[in-house]
Amino acid sequence: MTWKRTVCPHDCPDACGILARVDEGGKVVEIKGDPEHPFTRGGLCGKVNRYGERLYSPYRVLHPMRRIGDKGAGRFERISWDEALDEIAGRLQEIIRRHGGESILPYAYAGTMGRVQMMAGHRFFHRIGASRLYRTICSSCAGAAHDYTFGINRTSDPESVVESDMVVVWGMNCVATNIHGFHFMREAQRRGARLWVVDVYRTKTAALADEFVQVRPGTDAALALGMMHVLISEDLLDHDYIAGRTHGFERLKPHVLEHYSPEKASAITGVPVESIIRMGRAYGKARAPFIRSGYGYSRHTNGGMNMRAVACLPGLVGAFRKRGGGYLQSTWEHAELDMDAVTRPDLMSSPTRSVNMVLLGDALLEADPPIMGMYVYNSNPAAVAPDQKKVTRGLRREDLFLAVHEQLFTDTTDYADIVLPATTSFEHPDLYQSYGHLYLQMAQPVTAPVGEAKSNLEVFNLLARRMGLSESVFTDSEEDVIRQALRVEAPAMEGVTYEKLQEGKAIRVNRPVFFDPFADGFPTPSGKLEFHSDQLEARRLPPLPTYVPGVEGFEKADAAYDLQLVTPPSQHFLNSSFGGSITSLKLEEKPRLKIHPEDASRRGIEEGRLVRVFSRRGEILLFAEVTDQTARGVVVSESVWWSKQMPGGKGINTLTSQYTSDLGDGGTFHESLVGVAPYSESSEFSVQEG
Ligand SMILES: Nc1nc2c(c(=O)[nH]1)N[C@H]1C(S)=C(S)[C@@H](COP(=O)(O)OP(=O)(O)OC[C@H]3O[C@@H](n4cnc5c(=O)[nH]c(N)nc54)[C@H](O)[C@@H]3O)O[C@H]1N2
Ligand SMILES: Nc1nc2c(c(=O)[nH]1)N[C@H]1C(S)=C(S)[C@@H](COP(=O)(O)OP(=O)(O)OC[C@H]3O[C@@H](n4cnc5c(=O)[nH]c(N)nc54)[C@H](O)[C@@H]3O)O[C@H]1N2
Ligand SMILES: [Mo]
Repeated sequence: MTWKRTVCPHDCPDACGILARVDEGGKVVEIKGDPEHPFTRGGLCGKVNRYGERLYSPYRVLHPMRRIGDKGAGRFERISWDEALDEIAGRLQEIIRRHGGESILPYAYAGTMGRVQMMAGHRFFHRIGASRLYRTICSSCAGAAHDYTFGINRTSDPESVVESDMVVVWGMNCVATNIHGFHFMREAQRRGARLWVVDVYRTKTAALADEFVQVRPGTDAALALGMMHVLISEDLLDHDYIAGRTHGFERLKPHVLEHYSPEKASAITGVPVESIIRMGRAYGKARAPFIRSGYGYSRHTNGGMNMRAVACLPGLVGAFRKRGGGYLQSTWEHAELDMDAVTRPDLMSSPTRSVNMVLLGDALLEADPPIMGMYVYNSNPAAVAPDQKKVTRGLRREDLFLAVHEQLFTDTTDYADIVLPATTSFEHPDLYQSYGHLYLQMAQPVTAPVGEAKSNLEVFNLLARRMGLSESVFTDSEEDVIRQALRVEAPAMEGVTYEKLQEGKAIRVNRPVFFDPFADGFPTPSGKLEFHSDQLEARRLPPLPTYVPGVEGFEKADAAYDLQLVTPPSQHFLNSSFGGSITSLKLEEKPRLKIHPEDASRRGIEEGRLVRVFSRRGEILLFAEVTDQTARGVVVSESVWWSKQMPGGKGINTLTSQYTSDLGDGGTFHESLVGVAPYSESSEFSVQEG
């Protein structure tokens, strides 16, 4: 028995170091955290501690399959790889001939964060002239908001937070989504820092805070602006930093003083005036305030403005240059890789159209030229994409050819014409980078492919050859692609070489822990942190941080849809990737709706009973959890269950909309108005074990 080193591939900021014990037959029999990983230090979340359940799940796809039932029914027969590849290549070629390359849509996201397997399809789809997928489902809004403010979303080191005296976790449930990052924030708290949490409901993270600030969903800009009012009117500012490092303060000041008194901010956010004043003062007086921003408040139609307003706060107090202070949203861009060498945009003969992935429902039903072929990998759009009724109506189209390369029989494979079995990170090589720390790590397979599984890169190479594409890129191995990605001249990447990574341990990018990420200025047009953005003004968006009501914000509630629904990550799932893992299902127990006791009793809703939840898009069933964790008027469902595990068979994204965020055209998963009513049928529930 040997322990082998690997990396958690899932879409999570922690990118944990893993040790896997493999028996003589090559089977993974035990998993634990790698104590030598400098950031994750031997810890793993519950989901990954039990990863064997996912590797050897009864839902695991073992062989290529062809559909034999109706679309959506998930009935298949086993076929050979040759048959499967011939059919896919043949259908894609026919679609290109009859409808043009843009009639093919690749759909993929971050099922794995590995730089090779995550981006493996780009070369192929660029070369055949397919539509491009505009990858907006997660971080595009946050990315854009920070680009307008800082010039780049490359912010403070999470390890430096230990020397902060005020830590603000803003719109992030770290206990579920960033447990290792949270370790450093708790360390600061142990050393005397006050921990603040800003969220819309009392999460497990909020329960550990010294101060919990409960905002109405989608109103964070008003809270940040109310804090700015306190900072400016009480002169708790770093004037030197403002003068030297920021742009537009002379316009920000009257804007804030005139429009965002704590009273006004309170009326919008629902946060008491005294709390706003106390939070503003604490932030202004802290020696080293540190904001850890999640994605929660970006997933709204006004999410860009919300994020930008919060991102302006460190500029007022000079937080970036204070030891232990700072602001963290993403660390992703600290590692500099040559991703063009991986994705090869040069293989496109001319730029093709780009299809916004959160508008998948509309695209499948209305795009012109129509989408006739779709190839899905690293994603489960039937469960995760908004406006699910439209998405599944599109996937059910008889004239659509759908190939899905998957590890598991998900909601999406149910609609596939051909399903291909995919390797997991335990079975293929890759290079990992993180959006929550500054380490890179390479992993070799720890076990042989399960069943007949093949990696994404391998399948695209095989398909390319089947389609007669002779470019040598389609013979590149994982090692070739990793070497190409690493070919960058950048001070941050000094010492990060293929040979060094081959030793298997995590390697830190070349930066100290305590550094000002903007010591050399901000890569914005002004070279400064932009309180005022000319670029936004040119786009006819508010150039200063501004509260803009959301399309389905609380101001828009009416009698039929009177509650605000938020659908944040749950602790035992990772998006939908653990939707077939039995212990995860058992720990989550049932799909629930958190509803405030007064909202429940007004509707005659009792604890544990099924309720109907409906939005303008559709209706689903959830189990009521009557709790004052959430505020009156706000309901929360921790997501994303596979639809086939849901009572009634419809998933949470039946309720969410295809409205996009103001910046970055991103998903708005936490902004839906719904109605809730009792449901009279029995409230029995059990999970499908396979
Ligand atoms: N266990 C687990 N871990 C995960 C995931 C998972 O599904 N499960 N998902 C992974 C992925 S893909 C990502 S992108 C990250 C996301 O990780 P997070 O950034 O933590 O997740 P978000 O969906 O952005 O929601 C974070 C918090 O924002 C709150 N929120 C929603 N709307 C608002 C608002 O308007 N204002 C404020 N202040 N708070 C609001 C939600 O209630 C939630 O508690 O986590 C990753 N890690
Ligand atoms: N209601 C609601 N919806 C949401 C969110 C929310 O908070 N609320 N969060 C959104 C966010 S932040 C995100 S990032 C998206 C995520 O949406 P997705 O990117 O679709 O993520 P997952 O649901 O985890 O599904 C990833 C799939 O990829 C497969 N996979 C993993 N590795 C590989 C591989 O190497 N090869 C192949 N071929 N397949 C692989 C997994 O088995 C899994 O089924 O969901 C979004 N949807
Ligand atoms: Mo995400």
